[in-house]
Amino acid sequence: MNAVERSPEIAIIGHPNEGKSSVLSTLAEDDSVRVSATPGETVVCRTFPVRIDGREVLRFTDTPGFQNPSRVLAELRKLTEEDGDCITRFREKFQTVPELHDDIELLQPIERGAGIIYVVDGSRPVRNVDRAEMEILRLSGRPRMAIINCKDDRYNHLDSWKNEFRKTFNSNRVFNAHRATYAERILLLEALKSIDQDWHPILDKVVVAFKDDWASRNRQTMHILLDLFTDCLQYTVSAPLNATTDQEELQKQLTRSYHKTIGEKEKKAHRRIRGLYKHNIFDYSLPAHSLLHEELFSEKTWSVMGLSKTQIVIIGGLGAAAIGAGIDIAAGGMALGLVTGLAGAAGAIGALWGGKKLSQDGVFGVRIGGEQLRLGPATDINLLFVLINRALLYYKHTINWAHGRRDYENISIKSETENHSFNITSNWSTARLRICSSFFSAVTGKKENNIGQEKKKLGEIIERSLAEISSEE
Ligand SMILES: Nc1nc2c(ncn2[C@@H]2O[C@H](COP(=O)(O)OP(=O)(O)OP(=O)(O)O)[C@@H](O)[C@H]2O)c(=O)[nH]1
Ligand SMILES: [Mg+2]
Repeated sequence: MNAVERSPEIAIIGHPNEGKSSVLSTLAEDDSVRVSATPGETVVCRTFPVRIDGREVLRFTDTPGFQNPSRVLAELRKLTEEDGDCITRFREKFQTVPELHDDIELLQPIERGAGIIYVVDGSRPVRNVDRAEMEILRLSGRPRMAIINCKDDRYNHLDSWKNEFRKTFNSNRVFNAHRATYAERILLLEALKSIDQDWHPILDKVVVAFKDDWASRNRQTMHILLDLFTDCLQYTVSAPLNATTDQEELQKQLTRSYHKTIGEKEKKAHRRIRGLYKHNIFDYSLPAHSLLHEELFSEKTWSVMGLSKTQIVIIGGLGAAAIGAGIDIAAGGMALGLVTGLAGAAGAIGALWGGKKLSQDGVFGVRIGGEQLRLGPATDINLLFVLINRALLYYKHTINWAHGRRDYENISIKSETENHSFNITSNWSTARLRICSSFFSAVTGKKENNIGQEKKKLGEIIERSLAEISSEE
């Protein structure tokens, strides 16, 4: 690639320890960027290309922090009176001065024409060294914007920073390296367009490429989820029965095995989704109180992530899918996960949990030819809703875990109760519920519906839901 064809370069510049590397890591979705609480972590410039479908669309360059901004500014001012680019002349004049090493290093990308994102920690007041840094960047003449990355929740200096920025930058934004969502990353890229007219067309393309790439990841997520739902709902486990079999014990074993297998299928799907959003190195943690720490088949999971009472009535009215012992969700029966998840009729509760003999018609499991006991395919549509809600909640945490975030403690996290995100389907329309119900009937073989068509319809809802979650700021 020659210089003309190269993707635009944006250098992330600022004072040591303000969060430059963290901002870059979040923007470039790269968790290999070195971030540390000790100032001076970054000592050499490092460029991180952003590739979409193997094509480099943008490059972000991480730089060391300014060490001697006042001295650099004084020298640059003198050099501006001479011919040529003051940054180049500064490097030529001072490249052998050891104490100016970091300052010369950080100016390198500017010298080769990079645009600038200047990062400050907005939770502290503006100082004179900051003014010197901003003036250096102004003298460089490069397109530039400022980012306020508040390292803690104090925003009381925001106005004074913004006033300061208006003097020197074409644009400024608040952007939190630890909490920025996908939507905020796109907004930042959109804002970058305004730093220079010449950059407008190329950054327009970059934003389109980012959006397309995101839509394609969402589509892949949707396919992973459709496969997961189909696989789980159709899953069966069986064991041979003979005259000496302790049926109750066997049922318990089958149930454990069923729960374990479905749980593993879900974990595997979630891990694949995590990979799509490029959390490759650091295993991000779910919030301590996340409902996703609950077992898939726990009573709590089913009561908060299954169908609401109103939805049970609606789905019942549609007459298409079995809700099994859904009523028991309200009663909070112990048998919830097992019976509602695996069996169809309320009769199964007595048969299984009352310690009585398994009923002959096999509502919990099915006697096959009198020789086998079988669990599955699922007979309760709640299993589908629990899987959907857990997947959407997992997705929400995944996309909102900024790549620049490394410290896993003391982070305030938006509660799952916000936007009711632990049960996203609770707001779904009857039309959506009808699609879920038809999908359920088709994959579990209760109706002769065309599975391909039902999958397509459910896929559309899931994809729309993922896009809705992505657009939340
Ligand atoms: N809470 C919080 N901490 C942050 C945020 N951004 C950065 N930090 C922390 O601040 C410290 C410095 O972050 P870096 O990204 O390494 O800062 P830098 O500007 O690249 O630092 P140098 O390379 O040393 O100049 C790290 O401990 C980060 O985790 C933020 O938005 N919120
Ligand atoms: Mg750094």
